Order: sequence, then C-alpha cells, then structure tokens
Amino acid sequence: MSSDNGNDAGVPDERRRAWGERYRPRYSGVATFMRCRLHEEPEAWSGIDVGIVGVPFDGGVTNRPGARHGPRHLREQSTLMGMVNHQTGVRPYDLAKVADLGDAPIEGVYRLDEAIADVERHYDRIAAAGVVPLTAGGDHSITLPIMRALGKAHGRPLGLIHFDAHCDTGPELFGHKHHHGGPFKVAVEDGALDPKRTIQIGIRGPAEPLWGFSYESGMTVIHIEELYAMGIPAVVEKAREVAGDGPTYVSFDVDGLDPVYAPGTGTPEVGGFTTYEAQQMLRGLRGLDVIAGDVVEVSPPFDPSGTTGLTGAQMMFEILCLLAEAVGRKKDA
Ligand SMILES: [Mn+2]
Repeated sequence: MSSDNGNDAGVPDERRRAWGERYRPRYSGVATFMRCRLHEEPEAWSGIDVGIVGVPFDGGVTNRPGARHGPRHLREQSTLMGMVNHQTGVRPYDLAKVADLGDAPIEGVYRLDEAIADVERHYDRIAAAGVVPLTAGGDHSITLPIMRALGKAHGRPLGLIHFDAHCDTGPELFGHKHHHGGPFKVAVEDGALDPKRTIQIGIRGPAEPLWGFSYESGMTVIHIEELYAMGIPAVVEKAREVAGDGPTYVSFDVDGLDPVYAPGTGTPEVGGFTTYEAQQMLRGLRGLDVIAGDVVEVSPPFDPSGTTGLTGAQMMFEILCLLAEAVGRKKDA
C-alpha cells in the first residue's frame, strides 16, 4: 500500500511496506476511520475497494437523540483497531484498498424526507464508483436509503443479516414512515430488501407488538432466548442458510448487545448478547457475499466511558474483514 502523505520521510522501506499509512503513533494525526487515508472527494474514489462512510444523522430517533455524533466518536475509537483479525487470520488491508470517505453530506438537516434522499444520493455515487461501503451511523433510519441505493446498484433486493434488540419493521409513527423503528419494512415495500433472505438476531423487549411485518413478510426472527437455546453455531448456520448466495447486507445496531457492553445508545434493552458472541456470529459469516455493512445507534452523549464507541469500532472491524474478503474473492475470480 502506498505511503504518500509526506509523514514517512526516512522510514525504512520494510516498515513502510508493513505498516503503510498506519506507520505513526496511534494517537497522532487526524482521527480517520481505522487510521485509513481520508478521501472525501468522489473524484478520488476510483481504485478504492472499501470505503468507510459516516452518516451523522439521528433525525429518525423515537426517543433519546445523540447518534448523529456517532461517526466522529467511532473514528476516534477506531484508532485502537489493528491490522489483523487474530482468530480468522484475515488481514483486510492486504485484501482490499480501504479509505475513509468522510461523511455523507446532509442538506435536509431539518427535513426528514430530504435527509433520507440526501443519504441515498450519496450512496448512489459510492456504488457508481464501484466502492463497497461500510457505514458508521447515525440512527437506524439511515440504513433504508443505503439499501435503496445498493438494491438499485445490484439490480435485485438484498439479503440482510441484522443484529438488533428490535426488528425495526414498525408501522408509521406520528404520521411518518421514516423513523429508526421502521427502515426494514419500508425497504421491503420499496423492493430494496428481500424478506425471505432476512434474519434478525437478538430481538427482545416491549416493542414486540410492533414487529408483525417481520412475521407476515417471512423474515426469520431469532429472539434472544432462542439465540441462547440454539447456541451461537446454530444461529450462524441459520443466518448463512437464510442469506444464501445472493448479495447480503450486514446491519449491526449496538443495542443488540447487552447494555453492559453498549450503554451509549438511544434505546437500550437489557438481556442482550455479549461482545464475544457478536464477534463469533460476525466471524461466522465468512464466505457469504457480503456487499455492505453498517454499525448504527452509537450515541456518544450516553457513552461517557467510550465503551460503546470502542465496541462499535470493533464490530466495524469485524464487518470490514468480511467485506475485504468478499472483495478479495472477486478480484481473484
Ligand atoms: Mn435498530
């Protein structure tokens, strides 16, 4: 990987080759996602395989706001991430050229429909450049416009592996369909998401009566008690079976985790899975055609310790490994 940022004059060649753009102390420089180079201008996107994108928007929350601050917080915490996945041995930066694409520009700060359209336009540009996006939210309403853009780009509805305490297939709320409790219902109605290739993992809590659409449309729902009854390997097997061979999106809402691990989120639900279990589930998805992913609902105002940001950054790294492997397979093919 080239090093052209001017910071590495005098660095021995072998170290430069080994560390690339990361050859400097972790605490120095501008905090970008995973310490990748920042390329905000679409003109600079050609040749980038995986682009990490911030979507600083939380206009769709039903209760406690704050996830709009997620991308900056995740950038800072992601500077702790390394270059290798110790369990799988995957080295994402050896398989794919990865960059920080900056944040999606949102003009419709005070207009929900317009903000959603802004996000979709941005991902249209990303898809047109042939870049595979990994997104840091933002609340979960942002996943809808991303899926719309990618559904168009792939020419078919996407599969979905969705980690969350909530199905997010709820009806309109206060007369509006664009809220963070409903993106996957709208995505199915828009033809961007295939409910038969959708699995929702970790579901729990008193919002259950809102999730009728998941069952009616044929989504596979794994409640948290089912997750523990089945065991993690069986959950992974089920997710692989449901997603199949087609293009699949991985969406990770940090409130799927127990609030012990991710207290910094708008709608926490106690009784969730652990960070270790999340890692085992994500690592179990290797080999699927994962074409995009996101980590959403990290809300820094509720995260004074930074734990949720660190956890969210680690889940982004796990998804990055899946994306880089998928990119690498397509390059080899
Ligand atoms: Mn959610």
